[in-house]
Amino acid sequence: MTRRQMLFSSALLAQAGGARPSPRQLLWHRMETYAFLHFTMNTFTDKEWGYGDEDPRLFAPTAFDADAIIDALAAGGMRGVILTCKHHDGFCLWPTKTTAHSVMAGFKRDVVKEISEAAARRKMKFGVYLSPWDRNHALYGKPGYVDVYRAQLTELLTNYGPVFEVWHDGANGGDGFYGGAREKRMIDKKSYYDWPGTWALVRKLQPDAVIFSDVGPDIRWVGNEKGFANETCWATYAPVGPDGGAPAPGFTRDKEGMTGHRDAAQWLPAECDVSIRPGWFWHENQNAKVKTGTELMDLYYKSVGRGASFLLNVPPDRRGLLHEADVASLRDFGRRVKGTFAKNLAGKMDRDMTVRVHGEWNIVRLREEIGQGQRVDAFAVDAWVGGDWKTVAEGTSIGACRLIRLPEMQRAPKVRVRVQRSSGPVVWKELGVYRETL
Ligand code: FUL
Repeated sequence: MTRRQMLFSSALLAQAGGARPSPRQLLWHRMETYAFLHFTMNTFTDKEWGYGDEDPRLFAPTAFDADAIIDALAAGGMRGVILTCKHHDGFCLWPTKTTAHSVMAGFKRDVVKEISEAAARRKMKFGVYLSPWDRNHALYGKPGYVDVYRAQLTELLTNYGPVFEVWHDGANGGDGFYGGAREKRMIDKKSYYDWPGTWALVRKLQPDAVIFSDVGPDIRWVGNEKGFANETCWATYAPVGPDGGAPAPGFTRDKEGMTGHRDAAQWLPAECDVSIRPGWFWHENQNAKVKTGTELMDLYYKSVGRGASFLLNVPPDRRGLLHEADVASLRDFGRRVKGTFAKNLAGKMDRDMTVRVHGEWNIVRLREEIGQGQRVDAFAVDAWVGGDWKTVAEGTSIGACRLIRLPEMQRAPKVRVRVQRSSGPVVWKELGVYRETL
């Protein structure tokens, strides 16, 4: 390219406008697959939501081993891990100064520290889930509680190294123990928490961390807990409340998160959360209901393969270890992803957006260079069959990643991508062709 052409094309790129990811969002886009650890009081009481009146000594893992947990997640290809440092029942997995309802009452080990350090040893990023709803705390629903929440967040974001994601749940308010009051406390989701103030605190303490909630500001909930995005899934999104007015965490038109909104002003990509089991927490009677490697692969294609991330929950059991069935599924999933994408069978893309392919294949991976935004509105993938181009797939959004999985192996020696509609010149990061490892 001559200098003149380069200047011309960068001017065109700049002209295309549209929302662009921030540097911290760009870092997050590289994560693609990371784990959730739902582990707390509920693991020992066989519940999904604790009331908040549980004896803190009930949290008593018999063989807690953070390294073993992290090793199993690494075998599954997880690049990060988000721990439920406090779930709705208010029990804190670290020795907080804000409440006696913590590991210090019995177990006396800092679970947050052990997990975050084991993750760091494995070069896995660490994230925190801190439930805004606290069914144990006497001040919940009153003005003073938000200061407690922020003090807890400050501890978590100060004492445990770099944090890549802060997870704010949308389930808020209802009945609970509340320091013995045992009553129902509803809050105004739009004003009670003063979210902008909390987000500013996160920015100050961990400037590289992305903040997740139903409304972002960095990462959005995909709108279901089944682990998939819609086939068309835009990285841009403008959340609104169910009433059409202002949104808040726990107060959006959830289902719109599955597709996002083309041309929204904010880059707010989707995260697809799902549990490897029916519940978020470990329950003995679900040991035979663990998703298989094949099922997890299907979700991978429907989340990462649609430009979103895949947040897979794998809950530790009462030993403080991942159950053998979960470990086996993780390993199988990791083997399939690693095997499939180990070798790109495509050569370099030429000017006609065509690549030569060596060997049989059934997966195509497309990536836009999203630093400049998301440009493709519609595309087709063609394969060279019998001396002619044959369309094998058509789609809409691409963005960070789009995976096309064909049911049959192909022998076509050439593949090309055609942009049918776009908001500006498209900059490609990848046109890769792969053979699925089964
Ligand atoms: C939900 C919570 O109520 C569940 O317990 C779980 O933590 C899930 C990831 O988010 O809103």
